[in-house]
Amino acid sequence: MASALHNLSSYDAASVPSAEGLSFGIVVADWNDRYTYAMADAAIETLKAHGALEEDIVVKHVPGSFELIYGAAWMLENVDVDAVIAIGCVIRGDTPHFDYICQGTTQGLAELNLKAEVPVIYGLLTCNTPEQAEERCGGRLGNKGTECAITAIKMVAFGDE
Ligand code: RBF
Repeated sequence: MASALHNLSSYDAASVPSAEGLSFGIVVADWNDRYTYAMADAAIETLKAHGALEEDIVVKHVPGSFELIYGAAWMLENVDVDAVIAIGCVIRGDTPHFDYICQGTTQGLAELNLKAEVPVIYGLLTCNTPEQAEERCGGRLGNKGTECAITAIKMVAFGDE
């Protein structure tokens, strides 16, 4: 699946279980929406390409990546989903805020993933520059939204065999 460039978006479709009959929650941060929306679109397209129905994909928006924790927890609590995908993009600025948001969001999503009965997929881009985000949202390094969708489908099937 991985290439030398770590572009995991090129994958062998036959190695991915079917997403038919599955439902997914996608929580998208509106900060850096140029990137997060591109990831969300790719995630939705990929889920559908593997058999999920549009009406079984629930998308909710939150203001920033830090709110992904609440958004994902809300999704787990209120929507009957087989997996939740959290999508955000943090880009380093002049202050240490970047580190706090990345660390807090990562920690929060990791804790949810441990506690939840369905998988929580980590789709947080943590970039030093907008160019790095661009490369990962449909650019040179693929689209991390696609990879989140594949990961979600695989994790739903985890333990099936
Ligand atoms: N949210 C993001 O998703 N990406 C960012 O790059 C980002 N940068 C921020 C920088 C600063 C200085 C602040 C105050 C907030 C930033 N946020 C960012 C928003 C953050 O995730 C959250 O929405 C707010 O802190 C409100 O809880």
